[in-house]
Formats: sequence, structure tokens, C-alpha cells
Amino acid sequence: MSDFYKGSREFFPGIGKIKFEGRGSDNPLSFKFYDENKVVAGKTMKEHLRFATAYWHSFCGDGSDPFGNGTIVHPWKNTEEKADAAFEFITKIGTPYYCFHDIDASKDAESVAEYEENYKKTTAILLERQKATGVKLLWNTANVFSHPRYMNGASTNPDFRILARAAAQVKASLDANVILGGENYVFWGGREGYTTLLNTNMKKELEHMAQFLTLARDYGRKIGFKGPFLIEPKPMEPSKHQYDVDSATVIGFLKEHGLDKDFKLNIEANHATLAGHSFDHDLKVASNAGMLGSVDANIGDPQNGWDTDQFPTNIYDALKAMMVILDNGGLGSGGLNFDAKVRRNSTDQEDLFHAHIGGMDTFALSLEIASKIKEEGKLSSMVEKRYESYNSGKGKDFELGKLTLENLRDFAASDTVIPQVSGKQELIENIINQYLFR
Ligand code: XLS
Ligand code: NI
Ligand code: NI
Repeated sequence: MSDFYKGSREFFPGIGKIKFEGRGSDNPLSFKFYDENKVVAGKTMKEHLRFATAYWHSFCGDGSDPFGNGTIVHPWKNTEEKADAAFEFITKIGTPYYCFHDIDASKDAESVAEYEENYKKTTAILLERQKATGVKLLWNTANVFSHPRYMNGASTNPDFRILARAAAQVKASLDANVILGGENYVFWGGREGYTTLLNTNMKKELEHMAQFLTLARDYGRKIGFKGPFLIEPKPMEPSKHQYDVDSATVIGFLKEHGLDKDFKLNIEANHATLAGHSFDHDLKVASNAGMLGSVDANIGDPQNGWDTDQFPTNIYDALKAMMVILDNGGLGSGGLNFDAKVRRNSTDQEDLFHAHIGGMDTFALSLEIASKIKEEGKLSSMVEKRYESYNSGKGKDFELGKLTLENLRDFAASDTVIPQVSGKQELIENIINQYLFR
């Protein structure tokens, strides 16, 4: 029996199941750090990292960009073949999960009825392959941004008919999610924003978005979806301004509209950097609010101001992300989805394998180092020490809400010599490097 799924035919011939061979291996088609069964801090790497393959980039993307046509030609011709290829790839690379948009997997149609019909058939096709392989659905979503009808947005569209058309896609996607046992459901507001305020009633659009999400939440719960709904923040692109700017903005919006119990955040590294933050910043903001749901693992290019969706290879960034994720107690029902694509000029089939191997190894290594850092507690005790003045006396009273502004003034007046305390950033950075390279 083969250790990967083979459908109508083999779509990635000549490449077998990718195995862990360790950091000494010269085999480029092997993992150097990702050993799915290795136990780190009480859980296997597979359980910690919960990797997912993205259907859109891996099986739909053709390398096209605004200046050039596609360069990557896929051998699959229809929904079934594409699903066969997807599950062959996923079982060869070994991500336990996958993610998709409705029309990545299913044929789009102008009429709602035909769209739904196609989606039902596709759901059955996907379910069959999930059952055959044990691969699970991390999340799905509705693509309500590519079709020209969504040029002015979906749930924020000034035309109610377009909002309703988007609702049909979200409803069908929730139906599919429940059948496929999806563990989360995602909303990424691609065109939920504006290109100029001069023609936009922002207040109305935001109210519509909240109402739309509320209806989706209610429908999802009615049909038995139990997982978290996730909002994926991004500040811009394709809209000039996207309403879901960053973690902090989305948390405020969800709280304002009473959606914070059902919704969490899906943080994408490249979106956080587009918003002028770092990846770990947006993860931390979500985690602090108890709303870190899942992660789109990729990186941007520091020289580019757009969403280049590259596979994560930057250990330092991934390490800082894993430190936040471990402090968060893991990702719960979320995971690390590779919302990333090979470059336009990476045109060999094996490039998709190299890309995923790199991403998985980067996070596996980061997990190991982050868990050592956490376990040894050197850094956390340095952070704790910075705040020790709040552990007792007046500092403690302040935290407990026992002091007035006048009390603070009186304390300051009696406390004449305040020592200068270094933040020790360089030392901490050196300690991290020591963990990385020892
Ligand atoms: C685009 C987004 C998108 C979402 C899913 O920038 O990252 O791919 O993850 O709609
Ligand atoms: Ni994404
Ligand atoms: Ni993105």
C-alpha cells in the first residue's frame, strides 16, 4: 500500500512521501527539523503545529502577476482531478490539514442554484478524499472578492443585491464546512473597505458588515458549526483601505458588535507587516484578548510594500511567533496554514515541495527553540523582574485599584531617588541568538 493518496493518476510523479531525515541529510526532499512524532513540551510536533496546505496557492495559482500571464501549468483538468492532485500532494508532504475558498475547489457559476449544485458535488468529492486519507479541514471560506460583482465589496457593498449574493456564498460555504467537519471558518475582507471616502458611507458599511457577520454566526450555529469564526485582518490590498486593519482594530470591532464570543482572529504574518506591525505583535495583541484563533504562515519581502505571500523561511520571525503561540497555550482549534505561493519563476513541480519543506522545517525548529526558551525561563524571569515594583507595596495597591491620583502624587513626593533601570534589549537579543546557534 502506498503511503500517499493516489487518485485517478499520479499528479506529482517521481516524488514520494516526504520523510524526516534530520539536519545532516543531503536529500533536499526530506525534512531536516520537522519530525511529526517528536514530542516537544508534552505534545508531538504534529499536534503543536497543525500545518495546513492552502488549496488556492498550491493548486490554483499559476504564477501570474499584474504584468504577466501564468508561468505554471497544472496537469489537472477538472474538479475531481484537482482534488486528487491536492490530496496526493497533501499526503506526500504530510500536513494534517488543508484550507480552501469555495471557488478554489468548486466551479463558480453566475446563478446561485448552479453554484450551489457544483459546491455540493465538490463537497462530496472532498469528503471522500478526507475519509480515504484522514486529512482534515482546518477552515474554508467564501471568495467574495475576485468576481467583478464584488468590485465595491461584499458585505460592505453599497448595493444590497451584491450583499445578498455574497451571503449565498457564505451560507453554502458554512454548509460545506459542517459536512467536511471544518474546525474553523474564515472571513477575510478582501474588498471590505474603500478606495475613496468621497463616495463612501463608512458608518453604514461597517454596520452592514457587523450585521452580515451576525447572520453568518447565527446560521453557522443553527446548522451545528461549533468552532470559532475567524476574521483575518489586513490593512489594504486589494482595497486602498480595508476595514479589518489589524488585530487591535478587529478586536474593537468585534467587541463593539457583540461578536467577540464567537469570533477569533486568523493572523497572517505578511498582513501584520503591511499594517506596520511585526508578526509577533499582531499575534500578541490577539492572544492578550484571548482571541488568537489561527495563523496564515508566510512572510513578505522587506523591500516590498505588498503581500508577496512567500513561504516562511525566516527563523527569527518564526521563533518570535512560536514564543507567543506557546505562551498562548497553543492554537486550540487553529493551525499554521501556508497562505504562501512559490515564485512566478519557480516552475518545477518539486518547487512546491521544497517550499512546504522549508516552511515546515522553519516552524519545527522554531518550536523546539521556543520551547527551550520557555522551559528554561531565563527570558521570562527577566521580563518579570522589569515589573517587580508592582509586586508589593504601593505598586501592588495601584494594580489592585486601591490608590487615587493624589495617593500617587504623595508617593512620588516621598520617593526622592529613583534608580535608572536598563531594558537590557541587547543582552536579551544575544541570549536568543545563543539559543538559536548553540
Ligand atoms: C489574502 C488573504 C486570503 C485569505 C483567505 O491576502 O490572505 O488568502 O487568507 O481568503
Ligand atoms: Ni491569508
Ligand atoms: Ni494574504
